[in-house]
Amino acid sequence: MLHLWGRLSSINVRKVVLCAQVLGLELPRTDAGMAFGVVDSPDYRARNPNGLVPLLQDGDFTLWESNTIVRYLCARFGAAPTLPAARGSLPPEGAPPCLGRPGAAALLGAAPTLPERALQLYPQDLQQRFNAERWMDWQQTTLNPAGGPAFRQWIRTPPAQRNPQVIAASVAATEPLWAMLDAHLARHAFMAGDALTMADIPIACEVHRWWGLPQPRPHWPHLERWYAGWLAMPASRGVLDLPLS
Ligand SMILES: N[C@@H](CCC(=O)N[C@@H](CS)C(=O)NCC(=O)O)C(=O)O
Repeated sequence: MLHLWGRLSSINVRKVVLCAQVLGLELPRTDAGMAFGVVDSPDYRARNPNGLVPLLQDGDFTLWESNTIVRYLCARFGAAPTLPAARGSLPPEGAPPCLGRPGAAALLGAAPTLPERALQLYPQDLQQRFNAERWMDWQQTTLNPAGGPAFRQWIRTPPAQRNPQVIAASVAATEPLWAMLDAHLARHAFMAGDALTMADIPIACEVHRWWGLPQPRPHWPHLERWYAGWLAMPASRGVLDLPLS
């Protein structure tokens, strides 16, 4: 039995919820963190000594670190042979939301049958898998720290206490990274090539967070094309259409 702890106002929790929705998983969630508390309780700390969200429970197994949870869910539930979409079929009309499947077709602008290569959440090919891993690490160690200060200033800091220099420095650090992603997506349909993989999930959540800030941004046509695909996916609802706080 899967269970998730974490508030949806956290980018790291949103990654896990988005991943579960792409996989078509039911993932009951308990709000935790910030005003919801919970994370300092002895029981929670015993399962996540960091006192942070998200925290995943899968039976007796607990896991923290959002990108690791995304990897785990994709490896456990998204391996090609078990995912109908990866076998090239879409669910029937009116089927319960299995989210990523029609969405992936929409992402590709594809027709009723999803090509096998279109959705490889946890690539079986080693180099393909590590291609995806690389982008997940880049999101966590490079993109997220660059944009974090601007996010905290705009969304977590009262207007009178905001420091425009902190915002400007964060914008200056982040925009070249988006430009780099835009150039990458000019050459590739998805982060790790022709198929939607686990790597697309954390980066979609970063775009959601950055584009939700009340500040202008340059036009990045390829990134916009890729993210428009996400917004067209039923799996993104309740995550990428949420306000940031
Ligand atoms: N590297 C961790 C970072 C986790 C993290 O910093 N979570 C934040 C929310 S994004 C948190 O728990 N903040 C404290 C709180 O919500 O009480 C991950 O990716 O899971």
